[in-house]
Amino acid sequence: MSSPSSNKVRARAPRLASALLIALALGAMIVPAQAETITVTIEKLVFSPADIKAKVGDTIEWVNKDVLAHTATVKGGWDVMIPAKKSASLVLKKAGAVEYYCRFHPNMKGNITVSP
Ligand SMILES: [Cu+2]
Repeated sequence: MSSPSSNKVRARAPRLASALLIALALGAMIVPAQAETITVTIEKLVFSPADIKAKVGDTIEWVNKDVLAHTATVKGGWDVMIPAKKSASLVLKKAGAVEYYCRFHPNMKGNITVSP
C-alpha cells in the first residue's frame, strides 16, 4: 500500500542513476587526455620520425634497429643511451622545443616540440 508520492520517489531513483552516469561520462571526456607514448625508430643512423610533437608527461620511446648503440642527447639536458637492438625511453618533463642528437653520430638529429 503505497501513496502516489512515494511511488514518485521510487521512480526518480533510476533516473538519478542514469543522470549520474551521464555526468561521469561527460567528466571523463573533460579530463585531460592520458599521457601517450611516442615511438621513434632508429634505423640506418636515422631517427624516424625526426620531428615529433608531444606533451609534458608523454613518453618518448626510441627503438634502435641498428647494430650500433645510439644516444638521444640534448646539449645541457637529458641523455638517453639506446643500446644496439634495444629500446629506451624518457618521460618529457618540460615544455619547449628540444633538439637532440646522437653523441656517437652527431649528424643524427631529431626535434621534439613539447607543449604544456
Ligand atoms: Cu648514433
